[in-house]
Amino acid sequence: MSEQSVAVLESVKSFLARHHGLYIDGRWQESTSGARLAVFNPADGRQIASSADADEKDVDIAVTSAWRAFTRGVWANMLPAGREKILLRFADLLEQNAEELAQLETLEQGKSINIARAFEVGCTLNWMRYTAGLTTKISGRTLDVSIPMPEGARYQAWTRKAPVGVVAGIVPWNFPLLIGMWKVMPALAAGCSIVVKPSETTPLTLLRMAELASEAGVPDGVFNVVTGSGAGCGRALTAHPLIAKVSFTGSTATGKGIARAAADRLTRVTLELGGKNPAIVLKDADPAMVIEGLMAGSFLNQGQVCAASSRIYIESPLFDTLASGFEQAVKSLSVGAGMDTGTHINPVVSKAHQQKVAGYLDDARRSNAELVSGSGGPGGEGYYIAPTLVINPSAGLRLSREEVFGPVVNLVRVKSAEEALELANDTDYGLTASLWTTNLSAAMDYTARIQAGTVWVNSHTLIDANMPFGGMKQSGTGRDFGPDWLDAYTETKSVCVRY
Ligand code: TXE
Repeated sequence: MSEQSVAVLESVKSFLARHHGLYIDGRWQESTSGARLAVFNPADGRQIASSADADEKDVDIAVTSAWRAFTRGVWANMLPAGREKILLRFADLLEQNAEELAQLETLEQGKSINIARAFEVGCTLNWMRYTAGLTTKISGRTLDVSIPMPEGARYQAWTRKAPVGVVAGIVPWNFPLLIGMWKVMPALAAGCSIVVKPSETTPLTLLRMAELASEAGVPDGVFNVVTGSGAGCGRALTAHPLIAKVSFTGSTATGKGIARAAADRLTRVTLELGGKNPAIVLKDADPAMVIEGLMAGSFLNQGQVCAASSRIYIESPLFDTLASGFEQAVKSLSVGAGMDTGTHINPVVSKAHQQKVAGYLDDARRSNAELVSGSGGPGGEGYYIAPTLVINPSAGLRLSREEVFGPVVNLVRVKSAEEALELANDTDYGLTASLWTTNLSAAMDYTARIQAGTVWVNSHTLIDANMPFGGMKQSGTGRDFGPDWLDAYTETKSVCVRY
C-alpha cells in the first residue's frame, strides 16, 4: 500500500461482505434461481463481492411491485413539494455517506478515488438537487382554441403533465452512481416508479442508494433495483409489458436492440449511446489551453466516458507543438490503483474491456501507425492500459471509426479547418465535439456545422445539469438534463372544456 493509498472504511468492508439481494418493494429479496455474479476489483483482479443474477421471474416481481406502487398513487399523487422534500433528503443522505459511496465506486469500477469523490458523488449531488427542484416546476399551459361548433359554444383548453408509469433504467459501468441517478431522479421527480438495472460489472453503489432512498422516505415499490446480466435481466426488464418508458445508456448495438423491442409496444425510449467525438484545433488556438483541456477530455476515467474526445484534428502549423506537448503530458501521467490519490490513470473496468482496448491498439500497430505511450502501470493482475497517443492513423482503421472507450486518443494533422470539419463529421456518431480557437467568427461558424448534440468551444466533456445532453445520428435519441428533462417522463394530456 503506497502512502497515498486511502484506508478502506469499515462501512465499506461490511457492505462488501454482505450477501446482496434484489431491492424490491422497499426490502431485500433473494433471486428465484439463487444464481450469483462475481464483482472484481479492477486494480488487482480479485473478487470483492457478488450480486444476484436476476432472471425473468425476478424482473416480473420487481416491475409488478413498481406498477402496484404507481397505481396506488402514494408517490405520483403526493404534493410536488412533498416529493421534492424527500428527494432533497435523499441527496442529503448521499452527502452524509459520500466517502463510503466513493470508495465502493473506486473498488468496483477502478476509477481514481479523486474522480469518485468529485464526479460520482459531487456531480451526482448537483444533479440530484437540480432534479429534485424540477418536481415543483411541472406545469402545463392554458390554450385558447378555435372550435367553431355548435354555434355559440365556448371552449377553454389546457394541458397537464402526468407521469408515464413504470420506468426501466439500464445503467452502464463507466459512471455507475452518476448515470444511475440520471435514470432514477427524473423518474421519481415526475412521479413515476422505477426499476433500475446497474451493469453486472458494477452493481454495488446503486444497491446502496436503494437503501438510502427508503431511508429518505421514498415509498416502498417506487424505487427498485434488480441486478443481473444484460441478456437475461436487462432484456426481460426492457421488454416487460408494464414498462412505459426505457431510459438506456450504453453501447449503440444494445441500444438498437432495445429500440427494436420497444417498437413492438411503442414503449417510449431515451437512448444515450456511444460517441467517436472529434476535437478540432485551429491554428490560432492557445496551445496550453488545448493540452490541459484535451488531456482531461481524453483521459478522464481512462477515456471510459461517452463524451470523451477521441479524435483530435490539428491544423498543420500547430501540429508539431501540440504533438510534443501531448507526448510530454502523457509520459508524465502516473498509472496505478484508483485508491492511490497520487495516480492519474487507473485500471479499466474489467479484464474483457482491457482485452478489447488492447485489441484496438494491436490493430493500429499492425498497420504501422505511430503509437506514443506513457507508463504501463504496476502490472500484476490489474486491468491496466498505458495512456496512448496514436499519431496520424489512417481514417479507415478501427480505432479511427469505432468507440475505443479507453485511454487512447488519435492526433491527426490536417491542412485546413474545412478538412478537419469534413473528417469530424465523417462518422456514424454525433454525441459531442469541441472546437479550439481564439477566433470568434470561426467559433460561431463551426459550432453550427459540427454534427453533435453538444459542442464546446475551448473545453471538452464539461456537462451541467441545466444543459441538455444527448446524441445525434447513432449516438442516440432524446435529451437528458435541462429544464425540460421531465417531459420525457410525463405524458402531455389535453383537457378541453365547453362552457
Ligand atoms: O455495453 P452494453 P458493454 C460502449 C463502450 C463499450 C461498449 C460495450 O464502447 O466498450 O459500449 O460495453 C445492459 N437488454 N459503452 O458491453 O452491453 C448491460 O447489462 C437490456 C458506452 O458494457 O450496452 C449494462 O447494464 N440491457 C456507454 C448496459 O446494458 C442490456 C457506457 C450497458 O451494456 C442488454 C458503456 C439487453 N439486451 C459502454 N444487453 C456510454 N454511452 O456511456 C446489455 N444490457
